[in-house]
Amino acid sequence: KQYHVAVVGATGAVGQQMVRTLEDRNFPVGKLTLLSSERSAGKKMRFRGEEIEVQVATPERFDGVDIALFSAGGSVSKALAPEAVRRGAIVIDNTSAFRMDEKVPLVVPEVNESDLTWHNGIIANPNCSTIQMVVALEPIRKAFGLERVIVSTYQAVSGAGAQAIEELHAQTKAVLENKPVEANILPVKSDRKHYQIAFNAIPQIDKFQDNGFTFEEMKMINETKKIMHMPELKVAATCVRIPVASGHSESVYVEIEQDGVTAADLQSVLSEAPGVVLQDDPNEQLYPMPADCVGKYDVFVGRIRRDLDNSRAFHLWIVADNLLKGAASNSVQIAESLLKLGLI
Ligand code: 11C
Repeated sequence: KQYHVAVVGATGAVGQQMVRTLEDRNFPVGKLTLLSSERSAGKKMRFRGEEIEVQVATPERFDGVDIALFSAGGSVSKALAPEAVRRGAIVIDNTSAFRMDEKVPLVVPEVNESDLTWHNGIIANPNCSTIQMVVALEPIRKAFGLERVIVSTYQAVSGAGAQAIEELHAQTKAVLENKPVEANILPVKSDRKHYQIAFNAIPQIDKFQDNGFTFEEMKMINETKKIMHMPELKVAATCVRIPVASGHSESVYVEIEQDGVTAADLQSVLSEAPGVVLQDDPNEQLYPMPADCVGKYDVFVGRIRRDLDNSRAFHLWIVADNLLKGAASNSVQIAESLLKLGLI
């Protein structure tokens, strides 16, 4: 069977990768509808050698659509996802609009594919930095139990959209040419102040919450507990933007339940884990780096070592393409899982 698929936000950084991933993974697309805001409508995008014109997203465009992949911002999802569902589509939403809604499953197929069975039309795709972390945490939890996670991230600018990539390029050029640097997008386009990202690191991703954490940090905390079905899990996060175009990196400290576990045990479990590629050999200076992970669907893990003071704690380095496994390919994988489980 072939499916009518719609991509909402098709011209954005994630939307473009969704179209590419549908083609690359040979998803059974019978018809592809590309939707956007009025600003981008009329553009043409290539899919399987054909040009498809991008149309303005309106409720009627979802007539006859089987699967709608949304990545056009939370307000668009809130307005149009229920309209798509009303017209019979299953929505896979890559914004934070519905992620913490109790009636909406939040899914990373390697971790909680079975949550798809109770969807009510909308399935949420988690935040990029959460996805890559839980893909590596789940096999550790299964094998050894999990008590606490403390993560610091090194996030690429593409997480903030195509304009942020342009800003990094323009600022880098300006610095190298000794020209004035303009900052209008990062750390958060809609926040009051903007800072240079070129040759810098900004410890703010998304807006600050009353508890002193940023929304990105709270997403990592709350989404991890929901996806892993572990409301009691202790999680803390510090999210930092660095001048890398694509590929998020994370330094993760985990405390497990079992005693007597070695770094080699963790390596062995992770080497077999779905969606994980182990790159961990200090003798060969082998570890994951964003430049090597861009364009790939897997989550790369290395630098696994036991903590020197706590024998039940380990340090890991986790890297993935934030636009692919962190967004587009996880969404397409959710659609693949729906097909596999007979849920469409
Ligand atoms: C970033 N993680 O890197 C964000 C982008 O909730 O889907 C993804 C925002 C989201 O800026």
